[in-house]
Amino acid sequence: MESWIRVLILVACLFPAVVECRVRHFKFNVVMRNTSRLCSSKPIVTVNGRFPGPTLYAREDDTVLVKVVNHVTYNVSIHWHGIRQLRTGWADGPAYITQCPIQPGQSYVYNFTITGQRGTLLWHAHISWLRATVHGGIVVLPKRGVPYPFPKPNKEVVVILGEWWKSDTEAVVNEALNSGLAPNVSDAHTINGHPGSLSNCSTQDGFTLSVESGKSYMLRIINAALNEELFFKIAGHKLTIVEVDAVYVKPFKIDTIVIAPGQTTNAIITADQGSGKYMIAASPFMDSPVAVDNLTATATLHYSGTLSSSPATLTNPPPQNATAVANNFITSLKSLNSKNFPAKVPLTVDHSLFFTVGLGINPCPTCIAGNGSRVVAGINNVTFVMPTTALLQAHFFNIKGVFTTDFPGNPPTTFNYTGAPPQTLQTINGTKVYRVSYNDTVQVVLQDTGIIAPENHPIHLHGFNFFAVGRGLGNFNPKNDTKSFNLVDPVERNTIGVPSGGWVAIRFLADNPGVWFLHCHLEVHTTWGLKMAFLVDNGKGPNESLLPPPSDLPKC
Ligand SMILES: *[C@@H]1O[C@H](CO)[C@@H](O)[C@H](O)[C@H]1NC(C)=O
Ligand SMILES: *[C@@H]1O[C@H](CO)[C@@H](O)[C@H](O)[C@H]1NC(C)=O
Ligand SMILES: *[C@@H]1O[C@H](CO)[C@@H](O)[C@H](O)[C@H]1NC(C)=O
Ligand SMILES: *[C@@H]1O[C@H](CO)[C@@H](O)[C@H](O)[C@H]1NC(C)=O
Ligand SMILES: *[C@@H]1O[C@H](CO)[C@@H](O)[C@H](O)[C@H]1NC(C)=O
Ligand SMILES: *[C@@H]1O[C@H](CO)[C@@H](O)[C@H](O)[C@H]1NC(C)=O
Ligand SMILES: *[C@@H]1O[C@H](CO)[C@@H](O)[C@H](O)[C@H]1NC(C)=O
Ligand SMILES: *[C@@H]1O[C@H](CO)[C@@H](O)[C@H](O)[C@H]1NC(C)=O
Ligand SMILES: *[C@@H]1O[C@H](CO)[C@@H](O)[C@H](O)[C@H]1NC(C)=O
Ligand SMILES: *[C@@H]1O[C@H](CO)[C@@H](O)[C@H](O)[C@H]1NC(C)=O
Ligand SMILES: *[C@@H]1O[C@H](CO)[C@@H](O)[C@H](O)[C@H]1NC(C)=O
Ligand SMILES: *[C@@H]1O[C@H](CO)[C@@H](O)[C@H](O)[C@H]1NC(C)=O
Ligand SMILES: [Cu+2]
Repeated sequence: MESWIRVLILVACLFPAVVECRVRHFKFNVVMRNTSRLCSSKPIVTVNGRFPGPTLYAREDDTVLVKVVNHVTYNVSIHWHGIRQLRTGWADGPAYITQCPIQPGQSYVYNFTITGQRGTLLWHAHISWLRATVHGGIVVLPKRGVPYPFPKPNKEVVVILGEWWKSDTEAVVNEALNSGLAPNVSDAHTINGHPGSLSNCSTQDGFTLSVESGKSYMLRIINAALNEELFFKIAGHKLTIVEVDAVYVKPFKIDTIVIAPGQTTNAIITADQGSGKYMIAASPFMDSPVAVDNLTATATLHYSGTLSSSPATLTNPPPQNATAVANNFITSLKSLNSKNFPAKVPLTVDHSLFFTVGLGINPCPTCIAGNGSRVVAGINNVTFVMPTTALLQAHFFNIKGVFTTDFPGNPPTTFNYTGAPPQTLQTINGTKVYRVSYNDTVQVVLQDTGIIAPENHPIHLHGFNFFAVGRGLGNFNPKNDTKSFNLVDPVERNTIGVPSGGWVAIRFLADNPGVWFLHCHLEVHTTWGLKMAFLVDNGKGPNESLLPPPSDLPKC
């Protein structure tokens, strides 16, 4: 009897809208699942057999316990993208950064508390390319009794955008690593797991968003794609943007959003067209000469009472190089900065860093297809080499020889970053971190380089939100560009696109001790080495130290 009650409570605690629970338990079984998309079937790695995986619902202040059990033959780790993980870096998830992988047959309980955050985030595998199919939404509801700072929508729907390869994605990345060349682009984009009508697959009509005339719907849009930023729009309906990356923004209306891998956007639509069917479209944004999967994923917004046989009102996605459409969205984003949700922008800077982000070319005698070279990527000319012991363990247990603390705060040579490439395109290897004291303020100007090609890099920082205080094209000019920084209501987020051939400036307060990954969220660039980590020392106060690791922390 008692055990039944326990089970009932555990199950009920999965639904925070219904029951008050401070601790929420989830079980993620990582299993293979045969699934068909694009009219063909293949086995994929999933959580609980689902693609996309289950949405993790919780409330601000909840403690979340997720038991991940690895039933597949791959090493696995899961990242709770955008969750601050205050003092609980052990639960952050990037393999070899904060933990060793959960090996086949093993399990690990991620244990973290959601503090000072509410909104839409995502979870995903953080090892190799497994996140292609191992991902899902995180919905953090506000504390009970605390309303949204905008009219409550009638309904909320999680909309996950993804990329689908006909081949096994581990084979795709391995092929690229062997050749030294770029990996194959995907074969389709997906909306909640389906490519939709344009994929020529009669059995795949795609995701349907059912609406009732007059009601409002909040779409919690998540880009879980591996390598592509996406435009998203709905025929005949405007999107009112209220939140990005689980931070409220000043609401604004727009036709088309752009969303990079790892980013989230909450958009409210009003079903004000009375009846009918309307196309929802997700298509790539790429404004430099780099190959992309140019197929548009579609879904359908369907008013109740409309015959399913009636044709949908179509919409043209923007051209893939529509920089102006992307900028229109990006420059509209401002922190809400209200009394209840202030923008706490650091006004002074302890560490002023300048990071070049971009590609390079290194020798690779075994890369036959690449003619003896391979494409690499790096920050400040350092191509990050993954250690075989997790950085956080090495830090906590003082294991020497795993990393060095000499990550450069500036590029080793200055050149016209967005102009002609330098003489040599070679980078250096390193497992370097940049060390800061507890509560230091950090400014990082992320400067794209034109080496091989300029490109938009969505940079993600673990463990913190940052404020995007400035953005521009060409080379960052410290003399005059800082004058136009927005220190009042800049957008606060965890993943930011460095514009193609340009720069962004971000600021954050290093109030979270541990080791925190910073990397491009285009998986292809992370694979090539566009990554580094910040090491934040413990503070002196009582709640300013990294907690000790859980006893089941996986070992390498
Ligand atoms: C997937 O399907 C193939 C053949 O259709 C079968 O051999 C295999 O056992 C299936 N795998 C799983 C995990 O269901
Ligand atoms: C989760 O971590 C907290 C400390 O942050 C600890 O008190 C608690 O016992 C842990 N729970 C489990 C189930 O490990
Ligand atoms: C990548 O694309 C090439 C050319 O279409 C194809 O031959 C190759 O099999 C693909 N690789 C994988 C792993 O699917
Ligand atoms: C779908 O079929 C149409 C008509 O046959 C063709 O024009 C289009 O290229 C096809 N699209 C894909 C993605 O194969
Ligand atoms: C998409 O890319 C393919 C392959 O590069 C190309 O053949 C096709 O014309 C492109 N389609 C569009 C609509 O740009
Ligand atoms: C976008 O690409 C098209 C086709 O390649 C080209 O005609 C157009 O000028 C480009 N637009 C911009 C803004 O670069
Ligand atoms: C850099 O590291 C890669 C492994 O990540 C290795 O293959 C390569 O040989 C290294 N290059 C140098 C110059 O050490
Ligand atoms: C950098 O290169 C770009 C593109 O060639 C050029 O327009 C710009 O004037 C150069 N800037 C400087 C400072 O030389
Ligand atoms: C990067 O480092 C390599 C190896 O030291 C060097 O040859 C190259 O000039 C550096 N490149 C830049 C842009 O600093
Ligand atoms: C950390 O910095 C914040 C913002 O400047 C400040 O409010 C807080 O008191 C500082 N905490 C400590 C322990 O210094
Ligand atoms: C900033 O400096 C650049 C390069 O010197 C110059 O082209 C630009 O006009 C300056 N902008 C402002 C606002 O002064
Ligand atoms: C899985 O992780 C362990 C620990 O780091 C490592 O020794 C092993 O080689 C990994 N296995 C694979 C298939 O990568
Ligand atoms: Cu990138």
